[in-house]
Amino acid sequence: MQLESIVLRRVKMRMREPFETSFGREQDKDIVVVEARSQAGAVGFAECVAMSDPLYNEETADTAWIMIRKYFAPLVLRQKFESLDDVRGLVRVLSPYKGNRMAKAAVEMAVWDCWANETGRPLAALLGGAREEIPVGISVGIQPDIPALLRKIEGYVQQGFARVKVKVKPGWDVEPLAAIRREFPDLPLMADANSAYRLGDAEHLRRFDEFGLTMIEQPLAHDDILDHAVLQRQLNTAICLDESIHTAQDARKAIEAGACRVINIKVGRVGGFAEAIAIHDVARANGVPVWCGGMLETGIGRLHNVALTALPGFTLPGDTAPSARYFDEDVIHPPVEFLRPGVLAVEPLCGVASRVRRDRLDGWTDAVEEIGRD
Ligand code: OSB
Ligand code: MG
Repeated sequence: MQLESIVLRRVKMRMREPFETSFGREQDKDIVVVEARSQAGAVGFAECVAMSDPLYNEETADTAWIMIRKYFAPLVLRQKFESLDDVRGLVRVLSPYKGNRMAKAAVEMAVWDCWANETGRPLAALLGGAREEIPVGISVGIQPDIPALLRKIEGYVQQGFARVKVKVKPGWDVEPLAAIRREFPDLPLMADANSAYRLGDAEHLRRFDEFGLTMIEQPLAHDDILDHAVLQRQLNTAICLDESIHTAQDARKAIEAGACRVINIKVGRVGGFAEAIAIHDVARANGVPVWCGGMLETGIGRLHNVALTALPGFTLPGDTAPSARYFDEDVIHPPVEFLRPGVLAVEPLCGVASRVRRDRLDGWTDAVEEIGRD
């Protein structure tokens, strides 16, 4: 397979409700959608999960656009993909350029997606997944008050989500967790701090132990591994790392150091499918369960997350909720929906292009740039 062009679109979409974390609040999504077109006429799509502002990590939609246009698209357009190994090897081709993993991932994933389309093979199978159904949970943002939080959770429990994750931060943690536990004593529950605490808060974080959480996600700094290892020794609750894990090497170090007992894999954060699979493999070899995180994706990124979750090590419910949790109208049709409450089907999709509603995508696009082979 030889790519002929890469089309970048800047897409603006409003979510049904704002999503608030310890680092900020977002309702209007500003994303870069990458479309790869092959000489044979195959099409691949992918979504860049960098946010508008550098608050989750250092990337933004603006920086991703520039990095893709200037470095990653021209490099990928020069590659020849003769086998799946060439697609898998793209991560190494991109690796001389440092960081910018969300931007790289969008290009890498569009190539995988295009390869699935060109070869007529389901993406999940190409990635190494065999499961046909996956359990999913939901991530609940910070709410105005505890009654509002409990009402939201009540609704999600009724819809059948396999576990609930709540966002926490100093001043919004022990009280909401205690209130949830009073109303839902048996609910599989976890908390995500998005790096809002410091090691000096260990005493405070030990209070979380009484709530029987399945895990606490990224309590300490976004770039830390060692303090998490110190903290894990003081907690009964398992630590799950999100922000700190960018590569399979990071995963190995974190596991060896005892910094986590679970890993959240986000394809964007780690630079693409190949690195996500490598992290999955390291974790699995060490008996560490993983789950697929989310970045409030549109249906494009959502279908990719579902495909990845078909791999055997994704034994815990992920954050890949149905489309309707985020958008009134998704860019894909049909949208991602429950097969049964709390369960999604891994569909045998040969890339997501056939599901993309180009009319809707065009309607929400406010800039387009096509990069051809030079
Ligand atoms: O830390 O997992 C996170 C959303 C944006 C940025 C970071 C995170 C999240 C979520 C939402 O938790 C997951 C989702 O529903 O897509
Ligand atoms: Mg997280």
